[in-house]
Amino acid sequence: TGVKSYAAVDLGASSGRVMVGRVGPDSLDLTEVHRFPNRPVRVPEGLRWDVLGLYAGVLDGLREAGRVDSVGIDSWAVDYGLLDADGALLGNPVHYRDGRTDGVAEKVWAAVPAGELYAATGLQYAPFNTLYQLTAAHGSAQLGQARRLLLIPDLLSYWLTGEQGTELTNASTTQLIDPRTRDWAHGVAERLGIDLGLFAPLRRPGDPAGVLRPEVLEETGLTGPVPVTAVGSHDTASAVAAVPADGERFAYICTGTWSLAGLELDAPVLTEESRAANFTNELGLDGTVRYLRNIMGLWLLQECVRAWGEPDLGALLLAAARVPALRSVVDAGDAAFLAPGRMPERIAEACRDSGQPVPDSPAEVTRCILDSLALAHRKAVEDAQRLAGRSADVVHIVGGGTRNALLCQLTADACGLPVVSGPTEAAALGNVLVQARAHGLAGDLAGMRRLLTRTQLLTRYEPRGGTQRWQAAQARLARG
Ligand code: LFR
Repeated sequence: TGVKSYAAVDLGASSGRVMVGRVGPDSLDLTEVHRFPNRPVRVPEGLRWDVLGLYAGVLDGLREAGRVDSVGIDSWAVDYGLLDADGALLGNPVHYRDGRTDGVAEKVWAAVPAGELYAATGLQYAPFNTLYQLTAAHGSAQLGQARRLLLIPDLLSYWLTGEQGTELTNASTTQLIDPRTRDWAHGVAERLGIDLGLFAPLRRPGDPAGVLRPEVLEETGLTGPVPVTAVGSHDTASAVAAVPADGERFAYICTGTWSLAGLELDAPVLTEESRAANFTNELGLDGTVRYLRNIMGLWLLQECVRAWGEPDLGALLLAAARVPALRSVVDAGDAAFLAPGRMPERIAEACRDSGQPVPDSPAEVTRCILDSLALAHRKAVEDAQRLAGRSADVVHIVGGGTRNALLCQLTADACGLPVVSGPTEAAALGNVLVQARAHGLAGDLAGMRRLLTRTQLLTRYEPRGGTQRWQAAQARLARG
């Protein structure tokens, strides 16, 4: 029947999952076979990822997956593990929310001015870009001993196969790639004293990435050979590949811990205006550019829920829907919200400092967060169109935020555009489709998207009017 099975490993900041996608010429379905928590650990030296725990979760998932034709891995971006000369991992990978990059940007910009850095790499300023992390690590004993750097999905892939590579979409988040040549930005690396020899050779989505090692087959009960295929290993690259757009005039918002909002382009926008607006040019599938802005996303809510002792989310959202709209908003793009801890207080302080009513109950804080996110979505979608000179008639929301109907509706209202929400597991679907294409499924990106529109459950939200109120709220924030 021509149906093949692919295991998609998709690691998010708070959980990892292994899904099995079955793909035929006209069918696509996805089953979750294993989900496990991803809990960052704070040790005296800082915030770290438990990467061995994640690898164990991957193996458990592959065991559950059963017979598959290939495996693909995607995860959050920018973070990495270092290997010594024997290929052994040196310490636990540092979490991108760790404070080690505080104040590092100024050092970097003293060597390469921010404007030049943007022109060469197209990446928005974010303190956690690998470039700043490596500058922070400069001179450390660990980096001194390192002979290889592998980004998180590439590290797990190495453990599964014994083969090393650097997948391009994720490499583009290091800020060491030139988005025009889609190759290393040698000049930037040289001026910052970053050794590009640490990186394994680049590979592209769809490239072969080895086969499961005999020990892995034994541990998972799989029968070899099982190929590992490079996918858009940056989760956002996989998610954008799975935006079920049926034309070209669309904007997207990948929601989850982050909201990544913008456009898909065929060339980067490297203007000074674009830099000032903090838009990034990450690399996508098939020569595309993910022109987007990072917005704090549901992290704001996750952190509050954690502070409140994990109340029922459904009830909280219902209560938030009844709170009057747009009473107070915060800048959901502000890096001040990056670090964990004290989130309800930090949000209250931001409201107080900007002279707005201070949200008090969990329902009020939740409403403030959702209004603020919708407003940030509006601004990103609007700015992206203006800066790229392209317009959108529809906004696609994919990822975890699709479960939040209030957020989807508010985003439609704020943008003044219809929102199509779904699929929820976009990253896993993009991961599966790239594997399928590498193993015989015909079609380009548009073809993959048509398959998604035919097979996935999508929900449409129409804007309810009142865009002036959102405009006013935006002006209020800009003044504050
Ligand atoms: C989303 C994401 C974003 C990236 C952030 C940090 O999961 O990959 O695209 O900016 O995590 O890596």
